This record gives sequence, C-alpha cells and structure tokens, in this order.
Amino acid sequence: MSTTTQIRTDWTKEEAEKIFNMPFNDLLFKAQTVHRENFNPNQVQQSRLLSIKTGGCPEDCAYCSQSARNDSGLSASKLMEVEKVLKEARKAKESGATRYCMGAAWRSPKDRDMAAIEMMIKGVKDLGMESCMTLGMLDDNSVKRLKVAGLDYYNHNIDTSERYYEKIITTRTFADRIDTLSRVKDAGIKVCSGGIVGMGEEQMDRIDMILTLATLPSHPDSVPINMLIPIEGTPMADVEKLDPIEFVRTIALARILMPLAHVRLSAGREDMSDETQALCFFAGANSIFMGDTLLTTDNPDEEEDNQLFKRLGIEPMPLEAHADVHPDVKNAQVETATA
Ligand code: SAM
Ligand code: DTB
Ligand code: SF4
Repeated sequence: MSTTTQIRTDWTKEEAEKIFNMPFNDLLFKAQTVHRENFNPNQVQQSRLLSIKTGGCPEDCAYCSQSARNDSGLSASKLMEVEKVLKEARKAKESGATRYCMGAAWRSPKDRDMAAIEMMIKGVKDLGMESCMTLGMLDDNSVKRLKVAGLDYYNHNIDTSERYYEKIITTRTFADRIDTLSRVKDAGIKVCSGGIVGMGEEQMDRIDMILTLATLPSHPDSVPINMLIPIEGTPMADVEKLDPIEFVRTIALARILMPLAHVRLSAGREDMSDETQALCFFAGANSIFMGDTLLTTDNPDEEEDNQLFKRLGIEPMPLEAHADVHPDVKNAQVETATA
C-alpha cells in the first residue's frame, strides 16, 4: 500500500485552530497517521547538547538563565577550548548520539571566535555525527563560514508567537529571527527552529508559533518544542505551569502541519511524567536531547531514558534514517511505502 503526504506552506490560521482544538483522540490519531506516513513510528533521534560558552549574554530573553540581565546566579564563562568540546563530543558519540549540538550565549558570533567554531564543526563531523550550532543571529559572512566548515544544522528559535514575543524579548525582534533563518536556509544549512511553551502565553500564541514555522517558505528540518524550565531569578520563575495536554496538542499540531520535520521533545522532560512523554511520542515527536544536562539545566539521565525507551519499545533512530530525509520541494508529494 502506498500513502501520500502533501507538504504545504499555505496553512491558514482557521485550519490550524481547527486542528489544535480537535477532540484529543481525533487529534492524536491524525498526528500519528501523518507520522507513520513519513517516519518509523518506533524510532526517536537522539541529539546531545553542550554549552560551549555559558552565561553573560547581552540579550534579555525573559526565560533564560544565561542573560546578564537576569539574576540566576550563573557565572559567565569564556568560549570552551576546541579540544575540550571534542572530548565531550567523543563521549556523546560513544553513547549513541547521532547529532551534536553546541550552544553559545551570544547575541551573535564575533569574527575572532569563528576559527574555533569552525574547528569544532570539523571535529564533530570527523567523528561521524551531524553538527548543529546555536550562536544567535548570523550575518552573511558568519553564515558562509559555517557552511564552508561543513555545518549541518543551525538552531535559532522563534520562541513564541509574534504577538507575545515583545513580552519575552526586547533586544532583538521577531523579524531579526526570521531574517537569520532565511540566511541559514539560503546558505544551504539545515534549519532547526522551534520555540517554548508554558511562558504564560495564550493558546492562540502556541498555535501561531507553530503556524509561523509551518508557513515559512519551507519547513524547518527540525522543530524543537521546549516546555519552559522556570529559572529562579528570571521574570518567568513563577509562571503558572502549563497543562501537559496543551503541550501534547502543540506537538501534534507541529507534526500535522510539518509532516517531514523532526519534531523534538526538547527542554522540560526532567519535570515531565513518562506518560506525558509517551503521549508526545504518540503525537509525533521523534527527537530528544539525551544526557543529564541541557545547556545549564538538568535533563533525565541516560539510564532513565533508556528504561523509558525500553518500556515504549522505542529504538534510537540510526543516522541514515534522518540524514537528508527532507526533500526541499514546496508542495512536494512524498510517496512512502507502508507495510
Ligand atoms: N543564544 C542563542 C540564541 O538564543 O539564539 C542560543 C542558545 S539559546 C539558550 C537556545 C534556545 O533554548 C532558546 O531560543 C530557547 O528556545 C531555549 N531555552 C532557553 N532557556 C530555556 C528555558 N529556561 N526553558 C525552555 N527553553 C529554553
Ligand atoms: C532548543 O530549542 N532547546 C535547547 C537547544 N535548542 C539549544 C536548549 C534548551 C535550554 C534549556 C535551558 C538550559 O539548559 O539553560
Ligand atoms: Fe542569550 Fe540565547 Fe539566553 Fe537569549 S536565549 S539570553 S540570546 S543565551
């Protein structure tokens, strides 16, 4: 039997709202159906994350432990040495990671740092993993250098809806973020872009955030959906917790609107029940960060995740199953053979 998935970038707000608000069982069924048409439903891609430059960031993101404007108690560090980064990358490879993501608390990378960044990218590639960087906004020169160094993915999140954005960040605009995403795409680097839910936004903001990503000229290859990790000393420290069902609905909407994207159940798993995580996988999440720290906060340890995978019959997604899966064709018809 053969099934087809239509890839659309012209979703309307009405369509997105209607899907988001479907009865939960219908929504999950639809998301799982789309998921199965495009991916092995029992495979989840594993990425590892390392903060290569922590804290002291000049931006004012209200959720972030690393903003110099938030009093989170985190001390700022310099850019990590290349050898140290590659030592950590080797450990990640040994534990089964297929993608290595490196994050820096910068507004944008400086010229003087680019040589070290390039060596990190090359080193990770030589280990046989995909490389991902998240360094803030990019100009034409730095995006070109990243491409030449062989970078596979660039992560830059839109974070929330355009409407709610100004409540969260004032030092860079929503349009700045879209601009960086289009530079990355134009340079031929794969785009990783998503956002955070549970920041006190309304349901329409969660829907709009996904809609913005799904109506970009082409869908991001990876879409990280983060549940806010409330950090003491930030303006978001005491935000009311989001109903996990709303989180699962957000994942399902991302899966349905962007059928070929790797939807990552990203930050927030440490405080999430196994059952909520299982629902996220059922709703089409097929990527996670493995390892006991994210950038500055805790993540479930490897053993815990291995146990959860075992209970759910989930296998790590092999590299060949996710590399270059995304045909960059607007309105493409994708034929997938199903058993
Ligand atoms: N400084 C770079 C930038 O912001 O573009 C890269 C690193 S930044 C920490 C990467 C992303 O992590 C943010 O855009 C945000 O979506 C997510 N993030 C940061 N702090 C978080 C938190 N406390 N809870 C959930 N997600 C968070
Ligand atoms: C993304 O969307 N989530 C990751 C990654 N991209 C860089 C970061 C999560 C950070 C969580 C808070 C922290 O550890 O500081
Ligand atoms: Fe800086 Fe990124 Fe944190 Fe914003 S999210 S304060 S840009 S490290």
